[in-house]
Amino acid sequence: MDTQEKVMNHYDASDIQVLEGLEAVRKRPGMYIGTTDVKGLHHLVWEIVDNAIDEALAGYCHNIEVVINKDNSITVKDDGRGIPVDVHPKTGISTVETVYTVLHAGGKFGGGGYKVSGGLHGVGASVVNALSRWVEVTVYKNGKIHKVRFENGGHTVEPLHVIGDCSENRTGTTVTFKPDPNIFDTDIYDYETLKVRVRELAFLNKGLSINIRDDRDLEDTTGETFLYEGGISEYVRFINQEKTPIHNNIIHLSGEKDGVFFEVAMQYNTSYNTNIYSFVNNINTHDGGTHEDGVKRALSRVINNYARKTNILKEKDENLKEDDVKEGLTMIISCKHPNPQFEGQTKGRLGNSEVRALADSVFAEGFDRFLLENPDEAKIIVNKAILARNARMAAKRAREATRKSDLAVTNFFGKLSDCKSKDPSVSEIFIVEGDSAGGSAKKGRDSMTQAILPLRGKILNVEKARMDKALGNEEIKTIITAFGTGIGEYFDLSKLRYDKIIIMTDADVDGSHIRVLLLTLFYRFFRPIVEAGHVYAAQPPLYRITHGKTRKYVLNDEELASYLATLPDNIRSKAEIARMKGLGEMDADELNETTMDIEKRVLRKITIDDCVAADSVFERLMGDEVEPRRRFIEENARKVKNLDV
Ligand code: 0RA
Repeated sequence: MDTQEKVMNHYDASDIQVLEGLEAVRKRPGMYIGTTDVKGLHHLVWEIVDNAIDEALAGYCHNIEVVINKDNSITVKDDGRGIPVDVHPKTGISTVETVYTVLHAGGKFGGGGYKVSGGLHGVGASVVNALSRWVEVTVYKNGKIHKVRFENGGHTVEPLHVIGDCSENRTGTTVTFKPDPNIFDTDIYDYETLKVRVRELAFLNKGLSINIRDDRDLEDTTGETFLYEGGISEYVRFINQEKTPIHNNIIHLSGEKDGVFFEVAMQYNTSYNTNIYSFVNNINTHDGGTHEDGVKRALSRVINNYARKTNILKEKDENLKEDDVKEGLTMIISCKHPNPQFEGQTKGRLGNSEVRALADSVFAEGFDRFLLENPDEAKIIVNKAILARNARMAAKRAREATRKSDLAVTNFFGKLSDCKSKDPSVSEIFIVEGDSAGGSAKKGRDSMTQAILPLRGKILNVEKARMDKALGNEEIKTIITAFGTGIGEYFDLSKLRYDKIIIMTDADVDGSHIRVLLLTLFYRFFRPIVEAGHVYAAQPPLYRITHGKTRKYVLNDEELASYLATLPDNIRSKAEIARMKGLGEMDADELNETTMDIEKRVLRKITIDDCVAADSVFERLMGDEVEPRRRFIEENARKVKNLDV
């Protein structure tokens, strides 16, 4: 035992248990907060903020402030009723001290609102205390300012005492804690991380004002305040800010049954993506659950009923599917439940079955009324779903068409110069960047076994385009037809027409962009071809060394150095070293000799990992360019409209 406690002299035998409890948290912090990395460090903030939010849900707290202090300690201040300061009958010490030192005491003293009971959340203030260098709690209540201080993982060094007076009607709780650097890998808080979640909490709890401030930043004196009277409607508007909504109103529906509160907000945009985020007691249920299921079920049903009633969907038409009515949908679902059951490996799924019916009925009744009362918007929404269905069916037809790998009857040759051999085991296809390199490759190839497909510019970005669009792209069509395997549910590896698919691009930025696009295409449409080891990257040389009649090509600087080292001094001094600028610069013989000749070339096999890496490069490429991406989406949306109606 610590000497400090003995000095304080207000503990009895039961408190030994208390300290053993906190010691257990320090021994196995992962059990209580998941990890001790930067994520766990931030988790401490949410434990404390959650308590203040509970007080807000109970209706007593309206303002919360979160401050990152200069020393990377955190202050969370609320204007709720203040944690009770009277002596707790079970422990014989103040309730506030009990809450901070008894493991899992939080729930018993909770505001009686929607206390979170799943996942890693809600383990309470005592866990934060156990994992902190020091904690100070100040309570404003009954005209007095009360303070308690803990150190070194929850040892009380100043039991609760009054440090001054305040006005009778001032109430609230202020907590400051400094995470223990012996527990955490890092002790530096990230403002952006805290801000994003604080903003989300403000969206999820309408009318609650949350201010966040970074006192390490000398220029940040006021911080940012998040307050949304519209709640999750404003969340939807916020998400759709970077997109183009197709109707003005954000649909916001809510209902309550047996103490379970359910609400949903939604709006469609022109994109093909679905953004549905669901929450239970402010926790993101990333694997969905009964609240999400109920809404999705009702969404398809209500739209189909409406489309039939209004004859937009004719008797002969088949029903719209869930995927059709979800296209371009941004939706926030929020459920506040007194006793949520979280399921699944990561506890990311709501299990309570009664919520399915509640979600279904609240959504169905409200959405049906919305469609009836807003016929213009209803028409836009239904037509969007019908476009999605048409596209889905067109994509299916296109996939069926690609089953027929007979090149003669399809018109998808494009610029392919096929090889003469029909024996896949000796055939290869070079996918070449640019017409000029394509021309050299055609001249320099062995036309018996080597096919050439030149790509002009950048092929379509399949990540962002809908399947039917991708399948309409000339170069992708040519690739699909040339490979012979078909795609999607009709894919058949045994029909592959080439043993080797060789990507031949320059070692510059454009070349790498094309490579990334091709790998993404393969990853999405032809994964088994990659997995079976049929995809390669050609390796054009970087240097040409000429001396006398001898020409030597090397792939990189190391090879250059080691080759030069083999030459006698008199030859080396006269050798001419040229840096190859690109495929287009090489003539047919040179290209053949260095990059295509089966005897001399060097190929690098492409793995699934390469494709996965390409996929993430892709995200970065696209992620940073909001404006071009927006233009792309808008242009395609326009084209689809012209095509299908
Ligand atoms: C239970 C009862 C009362 C207040 C609280 C809990 C409370 C807890 C926290 C945690 C952070 N901020 C908080 N604010 C309030 C009030 C009991 C009474 O009316 O005295």
